[in-house]
Amino acid sequence: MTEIETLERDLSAKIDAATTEAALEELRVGALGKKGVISQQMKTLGKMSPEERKEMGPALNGLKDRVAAAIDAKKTELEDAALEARLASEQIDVTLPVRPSPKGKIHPVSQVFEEITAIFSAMGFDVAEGPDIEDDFHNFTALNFPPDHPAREIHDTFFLEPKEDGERMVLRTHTSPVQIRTMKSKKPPIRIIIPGRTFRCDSDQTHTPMFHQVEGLVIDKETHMGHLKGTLEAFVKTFFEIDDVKTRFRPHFFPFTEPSAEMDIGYERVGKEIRFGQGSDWMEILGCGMVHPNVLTNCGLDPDEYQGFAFGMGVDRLAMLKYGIPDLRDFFAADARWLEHYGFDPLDQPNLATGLSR
Ligand code: 2NL
Repeated sequence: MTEIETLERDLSAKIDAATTEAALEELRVGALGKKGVISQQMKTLGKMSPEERKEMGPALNGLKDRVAAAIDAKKTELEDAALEARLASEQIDVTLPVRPSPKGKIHPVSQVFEEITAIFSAMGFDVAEGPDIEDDFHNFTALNFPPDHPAREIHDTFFLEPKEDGERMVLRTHTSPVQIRTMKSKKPPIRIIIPGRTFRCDSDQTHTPMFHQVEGLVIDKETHMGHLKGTLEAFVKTFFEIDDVKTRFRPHFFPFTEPSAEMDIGYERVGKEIRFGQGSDWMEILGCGMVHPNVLTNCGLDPDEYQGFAFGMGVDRLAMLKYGIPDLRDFFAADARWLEHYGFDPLDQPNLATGLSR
């Protein structure tokens, strides 16, 4: 076998065996590059006798052309294989079924919690939470309940078994203890809402022993009744999704606010339907007021430096009103058909950009 034949065999085998374009390029440089084996051989032609050159010249040129052609062919083959592999890996099976919609529904109470949170978040409120089991100080005393207030009675409040030291813890009767804890631990300005479960010894058509509240608290140096009214009017407009809403603030009494008020919104009944906004009837929506100076003092805040407003609303009732749910007790019946009807799609998170109940 001639030297050229041996070289051609060797190069052909290596080209065949190449598995990457980089390896192939290395082979090309090694054979056909300036210092490649074939180029080196070509350089020896000049020193040959004319007869030798006549034979070796065409032989080397032929070798050069065949090797170049073999490398090109292999390159195309590798490129095609790479494309095939990519197409295979990026393949989409259009016959696959679409992702099934999630099973289950969001409870109307959870939905309304989310809606209220979305509205107040957009106004700059933080969400605060606290324990269901509270002590007497955070649930009553700090909130300016006098020692003989009826709410402290055994038939209104759930008491736990007395501890060894005689202290009786309670299931919180409102979410206000969270505000007390926040005022004690954070320096104003404070702007929070507190969604949560609350408990009272009460069970009839319109009361359940466990119910849901959202309370809110704003404390700053110059917070006044105007801020309270503006905030709560903006809230009901967004919550009930009506631009034009009649409101009225009716004097009321709470131990923890002074002055205190209940806020009503106008409504009218059209057949079975309740329309909020206008009309000649008033619906109570929430309670509110300016935080009582005693409450500020109980939390270590100087009432001459700080003041603020607070409000509280019953979430179960708001959910019934907004979504036309007739019976409170169904909320707690864990009836799958009821939830299928009144519940919300888990993927439809309430947000102000798309509209709350869209
Ligand atoms: C209602 C009325 C209200 C508050 C809750 C509050 C909390 C602190 C200080 C002062 Cl720490 N006030 N909360 C104020 C007014 C009304 O709730 O009808 N809730 C369902």
